[in-house]
Amino acid sequence: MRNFLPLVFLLLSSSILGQNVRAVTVYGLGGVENPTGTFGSGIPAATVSGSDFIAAYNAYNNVTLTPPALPNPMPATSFSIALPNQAANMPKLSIPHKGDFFGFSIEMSVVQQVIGKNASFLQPTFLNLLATVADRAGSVRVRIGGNTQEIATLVASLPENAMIAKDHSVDDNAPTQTPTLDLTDEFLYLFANVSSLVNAKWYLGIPMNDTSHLRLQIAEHADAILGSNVLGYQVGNEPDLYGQHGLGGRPKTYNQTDYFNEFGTMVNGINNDPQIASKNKIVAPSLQGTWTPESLWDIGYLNTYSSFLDVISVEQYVSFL
Ligand SMILES: *[C@@H]1O[C@H](CO)[C@@H](O)[C@H](O)[C@H]1NC(C)=O
Ligand SMILES: *[C@@H]1O[C@H](CO)[C@@H](O)[C@H](O)[C@H]1NC(C)=O
Ligand SMILES: *[C@@H]1O[C@H](CO)[C@@H](O)[C@H](O)[C@H]1NC(C)=O
Ligand SMILES: *[C@@H]1O[C@H](CO)[C@@H](O)[C@H](O)[C@H]1NC(C)=O
Ligand SMILES: CC(=O)N[C@H]1CO[C@H](CO)[C@@H](O)[C@@H]1O
Repeated sequence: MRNFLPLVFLLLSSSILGQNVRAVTVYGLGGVENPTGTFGSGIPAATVSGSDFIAAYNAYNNVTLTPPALPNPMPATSFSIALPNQAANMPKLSIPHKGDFFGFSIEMSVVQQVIGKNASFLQPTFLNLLATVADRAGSVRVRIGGNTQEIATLVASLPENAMIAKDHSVDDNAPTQTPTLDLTDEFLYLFANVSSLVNAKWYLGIPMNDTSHLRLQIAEHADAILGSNVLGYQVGNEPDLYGQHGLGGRPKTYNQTDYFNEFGTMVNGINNDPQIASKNKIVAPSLQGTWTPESLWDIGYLNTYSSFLDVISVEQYVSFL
């Protein structure tokens, strides 16, 4: 089929770039000529060419396709399936999950390319995708975070009314020389506006690059702007790489105990912050495989912080090798 596509395109172009010749032959599999026809007079042939022509053709096309006949006999629309006895045969079956269990994760720095340039300029393609999932699953969950959440900074405003700016002037000890990410409240209104159109709920990453100067502004403002549309705050990202990456100037020897203590500082900070209403919406520890979750459980992480943790997170990357 691929062989025939350029042929179709050339034919369309040459017929249009020439004069008002508007006959079209569409080649199908094996060179079969599908109906050769002529466009009606609705197309302003002299003013369109190439790919514009295809767009114009589609826009003006008023052909109504006749649906094929339904199969006979019709397939059954109700039937029973015998499920195995869970307890007896599937001992490791998980607890029941809601329809919106699966969601999307979007790196904080590329939100504009995926979700929208700002709160009034949403990307319709992604909005449609969210709506498609939400229609079926009831709602759709999106996590905004990643390495860039660690260096994200909420600022009052940015030049040219921008929503996001990458600030290369700050030495933030981030891995892979990622520039500091400056965000305005518009970034949070973007999610609020999406949620006003489709039933989307958000997990937002907040930084843990520096526990001697807690930076909780994203959570403070998100609580006010997004309210219950924020499902949780992901405190820190991949702490098991903090030592290796030297994030926030941490030493190579950074271990589970160091993280346990720093996480406690974050939890206390959130707990003592009057601008954060939801104290127990924390998502952590977001390990990526360098430490096992059990190595944190063993030092009392879950017992100590369970009343603040809403979601226990791990990050798993698919290996294509
Ligand atoms: C479809 O478009 C052609 C060209 O503009 C026009 O002649 C024809 O009447 C239209 N048919 C219908 C069903 O609208
Ligand atoms: C949003 O982005 C659009 C497209 O760049 C721009 O025209 C508009 O001014 C922006 N709105 C705000 C409030 O920044
Ligand atoms: C944490 O990130 C902020 C924003 O990029 C930066 O200003 C700060 O210096 C960083 N803290 C440390 C300890 O690296
Ligand atoms: C982390 O390192 C410190 C200092 O060497 C040590 O006391 C602590 O036991 C270590 N923690 C773990 C979980 O290995
Ligand atoms: C429903 C909603 O949250 N609307 C917000 C959309 O974003 C603008 C800011 O650009 C806010 O002013 C609206 O409140």
